[in-house]
Amino acid sequence: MAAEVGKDKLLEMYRTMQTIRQFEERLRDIFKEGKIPGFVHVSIGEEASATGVCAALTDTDYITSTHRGHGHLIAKGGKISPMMAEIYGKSTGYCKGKGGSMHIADFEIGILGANGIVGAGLPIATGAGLAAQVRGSDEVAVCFFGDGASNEGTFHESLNIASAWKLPVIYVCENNLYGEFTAGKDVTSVKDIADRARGHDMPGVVVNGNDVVEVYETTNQAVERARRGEGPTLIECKTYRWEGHVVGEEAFMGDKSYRPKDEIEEWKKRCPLITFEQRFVPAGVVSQAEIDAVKAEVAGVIDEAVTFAEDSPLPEPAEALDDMFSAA
Ligand SMILES: Cc1ncc(C[n+]2csc(CCOP(=O)(O)OP(=O)(O)O)c2C)c(N)n1
Ligand SMILES: [Mg+2]
Repeated sequence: MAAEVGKDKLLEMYRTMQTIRQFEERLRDIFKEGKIPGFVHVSIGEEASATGVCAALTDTDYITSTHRGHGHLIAKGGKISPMMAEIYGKSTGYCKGKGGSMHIADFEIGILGANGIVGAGLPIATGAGLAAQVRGSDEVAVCFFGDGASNEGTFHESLNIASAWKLPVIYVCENNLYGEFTAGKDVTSVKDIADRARGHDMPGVVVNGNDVVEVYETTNQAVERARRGEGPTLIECKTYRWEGHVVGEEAFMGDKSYRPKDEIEEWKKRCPLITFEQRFVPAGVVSQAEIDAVKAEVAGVIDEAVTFAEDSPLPEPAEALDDMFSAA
């Protein structure tokens, strides 16, 4: 299967996963130094789902993202330096420093926005799919959301109408087993969220969300189906977040633990980057030198973004009320 994907695509996906990983590791460390306002939610350990899905899209396709959205934005082509500056609250950021981590959007490349409201991306992506259908374009819309969001009303409302109207939408549930500090198994009626697709008469597929190739190939099939006018698909990516729900949660959680340590260690063995390297380097598909070169190149990109963010000015207080409302 992977042979059909081709070396260039594999390396491109590896580079994206490295960029997400290094971006968020730096962000986590900088946040802990107290340099960043607000909250940041990192997706370390979940890089393959964002990467594999977006690798199957073009610039004119749409995504909606979540509070844990840096990976989705990077994978869809978001610019690293303005993203970093935005999270620092600087005027050179995507929202001139007024939005922060959960409000980054880039309409020119189909990023309809991260979103701090859990489940809110579902109807937005569904509406983007409807707009594409009405325009007669072949664009598709992808909605990323979590296992927690799949227990909300917006999930069912969106899947229902997308199926009834055969909208070109791909619903991607990143099931990382937890919603904040609650285990999904304690509050969810099904073992596989993909099973919920049946209730809305659409295909529901479970994938190993840490296997970038499997995610990419499954998304490709869903995209083709959507472009043919056959309607939506629900893809459930089984994955895991290595870090807390928010960076620094230990400061207010104390020693209250809501997940077993050995569970975290077990999932770290399924790291999407390491498993990629273990699979493709010994097989001779990519060389260790190529892997090392990607890591070094990405480190340079992240250094540049941090310098850009740190050197940029804060927004002027006089501009506090600018850009608050849409002109149209
Ligand atoms: C409508 C709404 N309800 C509750 C919250 C608080 N909240 C923020 S993240 C989160 C958990 C979401 O879990 P999940 O959808 O699984 O995403 P994950 O954080 O695991 O990536 C909750 C309940 C919110 N932001 N919006
Ligand atoms: Mg979750």
